[in-house]
Amino acid sequence: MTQSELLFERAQKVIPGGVNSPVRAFKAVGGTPLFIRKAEGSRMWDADGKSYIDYVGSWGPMILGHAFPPIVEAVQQAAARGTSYGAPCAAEVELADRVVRLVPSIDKVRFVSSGTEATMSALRLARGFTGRNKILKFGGCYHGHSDGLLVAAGSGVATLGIPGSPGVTPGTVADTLTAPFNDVAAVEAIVQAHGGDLAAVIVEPVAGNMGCVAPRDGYLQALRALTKACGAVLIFDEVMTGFRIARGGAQEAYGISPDLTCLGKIIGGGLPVAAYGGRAEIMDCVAPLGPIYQAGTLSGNPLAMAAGCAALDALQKAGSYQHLDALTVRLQVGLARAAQAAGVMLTINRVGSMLTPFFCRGPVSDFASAKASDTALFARFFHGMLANGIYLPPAQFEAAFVSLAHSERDIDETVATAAAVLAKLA
Ligand code: KE4
Repeated sequence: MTQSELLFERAQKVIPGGVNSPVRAFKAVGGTPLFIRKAEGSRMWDADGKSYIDYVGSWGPMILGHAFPPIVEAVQQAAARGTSYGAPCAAEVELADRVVRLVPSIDKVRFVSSGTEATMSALRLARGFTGRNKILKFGGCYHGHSDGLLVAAGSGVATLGIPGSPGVTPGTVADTLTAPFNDVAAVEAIVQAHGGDLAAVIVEPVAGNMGCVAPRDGYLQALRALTKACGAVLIFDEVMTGFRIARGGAQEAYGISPDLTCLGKIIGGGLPVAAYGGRAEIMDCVAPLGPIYQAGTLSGNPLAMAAGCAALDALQKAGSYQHLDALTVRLQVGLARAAQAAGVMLTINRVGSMLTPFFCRGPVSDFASAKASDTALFARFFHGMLANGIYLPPAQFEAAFVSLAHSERDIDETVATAAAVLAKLA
């Protein structure tokens, strides 16, 4: 047995499913999850010492590569000054200043410890600010696991909340509406029917949780206009896209100013940091300034704040995003050529340095078309790549990420490996 297999056997005795987050268990692709012993730059090493070029990047945070020296140093120095104070510290103000400066729609920001907390808090704030109850999310978009967001993906124009998990009561999702992503008519119908009681529309401006799916031209602009017209709060969940697809996130890339933004992943440099922020008029309603309650023991943790500052500072280097995009285009073009040569139907969605290969003709523009792809073939592709040292996301409905630590050589090695794997799949 490999070390990962032995560790997984032990883990399953004391941790449900042997993992602390379900997607890590390889359930979608089968097989035993790799236990990682070390990661540096573009690579990870498993418990058996085998190395992989990594395209999961901890599901987004590792845009600078693993063990990025300025982040490691910042965390080491912060730890030597104590690991948590439960009191305000300068590092919180330093990171908040950076976020407010870099994301124009954010006047004020509150740090929390996970994307789930950020979106849950942003929705409570939107409901408190508007005095309304209903919220709208989109099928295939994931915003963390708070009860009100765990609804079955809507089919058809709009679906009233149906619990998406045991333990979620019908009452907690009764005010959660769902509609297909990229369907403006569905949103118009919902605004028509519920606009007066719609507190918020929450969207991944570029979806990453059904695989990478871009907004259609005009879609985000339509959401902005419709929410403005009916008085609902527009929440961009940029936990994944923030500082990923552009320095100012999707809202910069698409020129939209949401009312609230959720951030996470990259702003913590790999440590537990997430945030929600937006217009002062709304944020000033958050306790202790306003009446809407939200709190957290480790919010603004000094080590996490130091890691976040180091990450955002490093991302200010001129040309960073152009370089990320160029590397990811190289990968996208290479994979497409390899699939064509192998006679395998492959649709590769890419936005910035996020991308997802779908084994179908395409286009993949919403959850229904994503689910229509050949996920069994994806699983075979995943394992073929893994066996040859390339670590892709172990699930079709996830995005792969390229980092500034990936070299052109890494990309070319990945493409060459894909060509060989795809040829065997055909
Ligand atoms: P966390 O609670 O996992 O920190 O963030 C939830 C969340 C919110 N919003 C978006 C757009 C997200 O992508 C996420 C979490 N992303 C997943 C990966 N698709 C995290 C991986 C996992 O669940 O282990």
